[in-house]
Amino acid sequence: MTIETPGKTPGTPAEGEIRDEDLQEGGLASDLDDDWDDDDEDEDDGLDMLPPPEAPASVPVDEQKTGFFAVIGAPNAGKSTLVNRLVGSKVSIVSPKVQTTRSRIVGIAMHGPAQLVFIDTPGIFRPKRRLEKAMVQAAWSGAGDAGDGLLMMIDAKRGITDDVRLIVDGLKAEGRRAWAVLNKVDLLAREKLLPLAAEVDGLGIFDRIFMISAENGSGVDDLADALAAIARKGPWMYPEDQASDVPLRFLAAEIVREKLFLSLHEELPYALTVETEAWTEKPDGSARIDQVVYVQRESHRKIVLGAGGRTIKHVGSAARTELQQILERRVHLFLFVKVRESWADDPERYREMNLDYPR
Ligand SMILES: Nc1nc2c(ncn2[C@@H]2O[C@H](COP(=O)(O)OP(=O)(O)OP(=O)(O)O)[C@@H](O)[C@H]2O)c(=O)[nH]1
Ligand SMILES: [Mg+2]
Repeated sequence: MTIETPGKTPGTPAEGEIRDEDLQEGGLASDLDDDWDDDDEDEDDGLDMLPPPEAPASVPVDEQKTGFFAVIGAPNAGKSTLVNRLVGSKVSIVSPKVQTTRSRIVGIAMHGPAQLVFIDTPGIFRPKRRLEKAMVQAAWSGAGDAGDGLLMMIDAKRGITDDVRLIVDGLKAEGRRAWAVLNKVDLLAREKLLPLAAEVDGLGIFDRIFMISAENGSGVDDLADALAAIARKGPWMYPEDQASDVPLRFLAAEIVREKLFLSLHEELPYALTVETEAWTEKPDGSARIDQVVYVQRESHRKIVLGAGGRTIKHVGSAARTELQQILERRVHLFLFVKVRESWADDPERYREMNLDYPR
């Protein structure tokens, strides 16, 4: 076993500027735009992909390398934070709540001559509800598709929890090995790290153990170097200007779901789903995005809207600001909150979430 401790700590990138929006009062739907006009629109499907922050220098094909890695772990370990940091842009949403990621999301990182393809996965735990089963199934299937290695992320602050043991047992049953990535080391005193690493090593399936902070970047470059070193010689699998495999219309719905996760509490974030219904390109270069937030009860709808529509307006405003930064153009975001009691048992909703429907 090798234990890698973090070296230098790169700075956190500057936060994007948040503009105050002049919001209108709205009821059921939240139209967050003030000067929306409806002519000359072009229907578009929003199926374009997200480009990386800057195009990497081109590398001759015979020097190119590719690696496919899955990032698995218990809910909230920091998997999506790590994938975003490796990619250099936000491809997967993040929140302080468990079970934020619901489906597998591919993030593509360029690292010197290597294209590192990461499968971000939902957290693995003991699922009860149908949606939870679909999420955990997607996580294991993501783990199965990692041709070049498996990164098992462990929240160093929480240590070896029941969920961690559950995952380790699952890997052992399949005779699989992995690299352990102890995350959130910024929250832990240094002297507690080595005993934890020894304990993790004792689980018996890890070839290497890394210690990182996905949040502040500490140790992440060393991890990327190590992954690039084991990537296979061979041409890149994705165009070098592609950061993810998720269509923009899916990412747009995820961004809204993230803001809902941040604004709502208790069971509510788990009782809703967001879908992009329409994506329209405007001649002035802006995009109109229409989305539906499905909730399960009228009482939930009231909470999502908030008094005088305040909650949905806040969510829409935060989502629009971020979408404008990502898309680098003006966005008109229309959110509709609909009650659909049984959306979590509707196969069509699972297709929209890019999940298999568990019977
Ligand atoms: N202090 C600290 N917080 C972190 C670190 N990495 C992630 N977090 C926080 O941990 C929380 C969960 O991060 P996510 O990236 O959403 O975790 P995840 O493993 O993708 O979670 P699920 O998708 O729910 O399984 C967020 O609040 C992150 O900001 C870290 O290195 N240090
Ligand atoms: Mg996640």
